[in-house]
Amino acid sequence: MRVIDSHTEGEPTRAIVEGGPELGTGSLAERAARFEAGHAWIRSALLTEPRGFDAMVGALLCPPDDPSCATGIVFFDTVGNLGMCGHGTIGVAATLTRLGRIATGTHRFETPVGVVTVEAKGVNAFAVENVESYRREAGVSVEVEGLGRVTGDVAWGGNWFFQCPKAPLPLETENIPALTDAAARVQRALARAGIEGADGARVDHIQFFGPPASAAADSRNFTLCPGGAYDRSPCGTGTSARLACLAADGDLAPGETWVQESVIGSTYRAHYRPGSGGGIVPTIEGRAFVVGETVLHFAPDDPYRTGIGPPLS
Ligand code: PYC
Repeated sequence: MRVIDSHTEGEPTRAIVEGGPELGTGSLAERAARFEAGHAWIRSALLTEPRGFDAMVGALLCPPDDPSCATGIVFFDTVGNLGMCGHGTIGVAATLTRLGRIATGTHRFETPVGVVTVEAKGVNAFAVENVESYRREAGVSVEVEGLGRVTGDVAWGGNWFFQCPKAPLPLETENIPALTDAAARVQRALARAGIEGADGARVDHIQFFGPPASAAADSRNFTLCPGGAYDRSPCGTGTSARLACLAADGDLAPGETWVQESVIGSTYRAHYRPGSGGGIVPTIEGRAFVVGETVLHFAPDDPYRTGIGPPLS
């Protein structure tokens, strides 16, 4: 299997460019469901040790169903598929640029939750117009073990988010283990309380917000991803969901720039236009760099061919 690794504002993406599983035909959502049901071993083999690590997001490149798209993409982490992935889309754009499959200009990528538009501004700079994003519920309170009552908004940005405007502790790198623990408690509390996204979807991404470190940014965040790793980037789908909440509160106007800082200090520039379904259509701009091109081997007698840990079926 041939993979190309990149990072987007610090967050890694591993794109499968050759030798991925055959998923048949149909919509990207159907093929993503087949990938999740029948190829779980690829998640652990690519995204856990000894080949990877749990912060990596995988991107399986496949032929698009919509011929106007440059590629189809199934995003996945160690525990399952992601609907969309902002940093992953920017990482894939850098990878396709490296492969000579896209040039400077505008391109459409098909994901299981809809088509997104990518403007390639150079080999490392990309802006993604995401799927329509919206706030489902404002000011949802949940009792969290060790933290008391925590209040946040449930919002969609291509994945489901619980966004807490008040972080339980300062958003600084030395607090990452404690922030990870606090966000995991919130994640479990939401599941226990039956707080869900549309159609019973799990609200599996947790974000804390606070003041930025840089005077050039509007906000800083910490994002816990479904598999338990934190997002090194400001999270593209999370920033999309945040813009939807800011727009709903009248705190950000269409076209106004929002600079979102991550817990490591990297940033996305973002803005939105009104959507046709009552939400907003966000654009997220950031940088990605290709960091490696690798052929992965899976020897049949390698006891860790599917990664360290219980093999996924
Ligand atoms: O950038 O949308 C994102 C993302 C989701 C999970 C990790 N990164």
